[in-house]
Amino acid sequence: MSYHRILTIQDISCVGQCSLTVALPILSACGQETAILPSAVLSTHTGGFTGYTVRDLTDDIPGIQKHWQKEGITFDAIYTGYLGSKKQIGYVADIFDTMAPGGRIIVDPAMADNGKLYGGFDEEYAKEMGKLCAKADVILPNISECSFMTGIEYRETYDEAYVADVLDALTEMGAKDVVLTGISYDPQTTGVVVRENGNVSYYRHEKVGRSYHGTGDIYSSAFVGSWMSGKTMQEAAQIAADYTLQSILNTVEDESHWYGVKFESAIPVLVDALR
Ligand code: PXL
Repeated sequence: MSYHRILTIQDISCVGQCSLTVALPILSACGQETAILPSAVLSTHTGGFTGYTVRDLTDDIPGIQKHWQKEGITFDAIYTGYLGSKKQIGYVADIFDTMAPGGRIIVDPAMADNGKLYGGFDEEYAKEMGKLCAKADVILPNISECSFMTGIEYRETYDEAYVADVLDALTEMGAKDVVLTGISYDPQTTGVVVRENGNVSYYRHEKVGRSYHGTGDIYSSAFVGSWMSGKTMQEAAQIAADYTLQSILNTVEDESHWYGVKFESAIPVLVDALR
């Protein structure tokens, strides 16, 4: 298994099992060195809690980058998730250009679900995120995020022709390889569509009746960790799907655990898949 240094840029939601509190343990479990750049610190994530605190760290980014450059630090991959502001997207674009020569750039445009933007984001932010996606080697959006970035109509039910249109719209936006998450053609199953070098494949698996916050971050982190460990993009997409599903299954019976999923107890499933 190959060992790489990955930089992940996303927020710290102190409580809520998403963003950096899942990316760091999952990438570490995949055997990868993980450096972090927190985009903001929130007391909790924004999905279901009220009155959360937010400290935006945008203005800290240039100084951190400058110090890394002075130290000659570079990365084999940069993986971004939830970002704090439009200004921050600009700083992150510069980090892509300078901090990972020859490395891989992975963007999860974490900003929307079920046809709605997360609190604090607007359509202009979505368009800026689209520009960041155009700089990535691979992006991991859901249908809602594709709709906000490209302007394609959001649909709750759809067929393969619609998904093909979404992929075309992403190409027009400048996206290269794509892992489309949460693609469901019937009520019993869901899955991921992978488009790598123009070849499209679909991995279908069981669908659990309810959705949870943070599962997109768990999926993307497991994908990045698996891909950087030497798995192909398709293998990584499948491993991440199986791992995310197991994390959800570990949670569904505990009604009090509404804010995220128990990804920790499923880590052995991920590690076994990478052996
Ligand atoms: O990607 C999920 C996520 C990450 N970070 C914050 C969030 C959410 C989802 O609601 O609110 C702060």
